[in-house]
Amino acid sequence: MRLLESDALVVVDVQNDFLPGGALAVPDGDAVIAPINRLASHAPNVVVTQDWHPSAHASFASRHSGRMPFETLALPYGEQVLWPDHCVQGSSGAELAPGLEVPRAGLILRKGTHPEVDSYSAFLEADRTTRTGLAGYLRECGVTRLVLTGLATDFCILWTALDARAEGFAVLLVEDAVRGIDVDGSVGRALETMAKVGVQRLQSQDIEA
Ligand code: VGL
Ligand code: ZN
Repeated sequence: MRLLESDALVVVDVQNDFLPGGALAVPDGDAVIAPINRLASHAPNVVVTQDWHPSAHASFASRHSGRMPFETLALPYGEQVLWPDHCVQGSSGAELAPGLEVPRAGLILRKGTHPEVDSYSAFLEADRTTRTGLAGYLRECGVTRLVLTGLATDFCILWTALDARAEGFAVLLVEDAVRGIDVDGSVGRALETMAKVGVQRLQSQDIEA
């Protein structure tokens, strides 16, 4: 298949802290960079997201005394997985991966900036009401279909895909351009959930230059 003017490549959270050696390393996370670079060199629209937390963010286990990373805690807006401190605004861990080549990106969207609310989704924060503006941006650009890539399959990719479908965008998930964290089988469940709402899976090689 070929990409159309109404397609946007969405590159989610390819940041140092999510790569091997990072604070919240996604296993094999750096494997997404090569396929993303190839797609980004010819996609008609490119949007990049960055997880971008203030220090002492509510999603950090270190904020909650006696809590450990990967535990779950009830916060005012719902259940929150607690994470190691990661992607702190302005830190080197929050920078885009040095090998990532996305010079044609029209938008870099930062999310998770509210101290008390997490945001896996690039559309809607975890309170499920605060909007990031991405849906409006994409519509104004004439985008109707997203080509989804990046990290992590079972968190930011999953929630971005679900909200994109709810907003009426078609979604293609590029399997070799995503990797997951996998907390208790969460990658398998994420792929099932996305399939149920009509997210289509393909390989980056299926997309012609
Ligand atoms: C992410 C956990 C915490 C992600 C971000 O990008 O998938 N996961 N913050
Ligand atoms: Zn985060």
